[in-house]
Amino acid sequence: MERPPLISVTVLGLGAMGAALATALIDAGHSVTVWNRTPAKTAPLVARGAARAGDIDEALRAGQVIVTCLLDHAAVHDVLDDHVGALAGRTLVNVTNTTPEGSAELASWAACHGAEFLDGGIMAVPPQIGTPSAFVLYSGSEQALATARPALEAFGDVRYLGSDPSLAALQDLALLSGMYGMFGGILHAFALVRTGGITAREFAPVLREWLTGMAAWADSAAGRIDDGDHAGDVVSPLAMQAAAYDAFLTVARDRGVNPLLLEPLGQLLRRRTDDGHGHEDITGVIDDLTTKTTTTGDNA
Ligand code: FVH
Repeated sequence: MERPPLISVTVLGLGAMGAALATALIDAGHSVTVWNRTPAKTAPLVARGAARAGDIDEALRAGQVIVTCLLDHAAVHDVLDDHVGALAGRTLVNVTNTTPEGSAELASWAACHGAEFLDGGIMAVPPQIGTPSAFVLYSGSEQALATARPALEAFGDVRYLGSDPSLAALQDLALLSGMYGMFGGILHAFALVRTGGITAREFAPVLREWLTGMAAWADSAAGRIDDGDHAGDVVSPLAMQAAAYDAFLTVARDRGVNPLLLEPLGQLLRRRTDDGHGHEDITGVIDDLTTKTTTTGDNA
């Protein structure tokens, strides 16, 4: 396979993720400069082959591509705002977790200072960086993508969503929201079986098998949601699910498991059933969640 061209990349922020990104870049052969607020964190990367910048200006001038991987949106401005002169002509790739609005703001800000901007949502934890299981969502300037791509390929699969800079953050947050819903369900399930003397290790294989199978529900739900069809060919009507759900809450309370992770969905199922949608699929709950008009329907 043809190797991507090697480029100069600066990584600002060497926390767990920034250090993993810098390591992947060094290992891929790129010319890497690192900077971190707490300078001691640069040492392992310098030992691996990175150059250490003495200050932010020096760091920005060293890289054709600047990767910011900082705690949050405010930290990105804390780091860059006093150094905009060194940003002009560079490609800024921000993989700091931020909101869609934050990404859009950063894109306009970067444009004002003469930098091409790409926002990234990393769908991996640090040990996954550079492995086939890592992928990163990007959105923003196509020119920035073209310039930075050889470096970005070191992190994981590059998935470009479009020129609207907010797209990556929106989908990143949606994916993480799905993940946390799953984490909540898993934690509740482990708590429940623990009341029966079953350890998490014993229960994990069957839980994973069940959830892996149920994950395919996303595809069938998507069809119903996009078509606005919650009532056709329903296999598991909402009223049935709401009644079963009440039993989950009851058994949790009876066994001393706090049902707070499950309660919100139960309330939605009950309310929608009471509102006359008991014959429909559970997908209709989305209409009670969505208060703004969307591209797929008028839910105001
Ligand atoms: N780690 C993960 O599992 C997730 C995976 C998905 C993406 N997230 C996001 O990546 C951003 C960085 O995450 P991280 O894991 O590297 O975070 P930390 O280890 O806490 O490192 C934070 C770095 O930010 C620096 N920093 C914080 N505030 C400032 C500031 N005001 N000025 C300058 N630098 C700042 C901090 O510096 P220091 O404490 O070492 O001096 C670290 O370099 C994040 O958005 C995740 O949501 C990670």
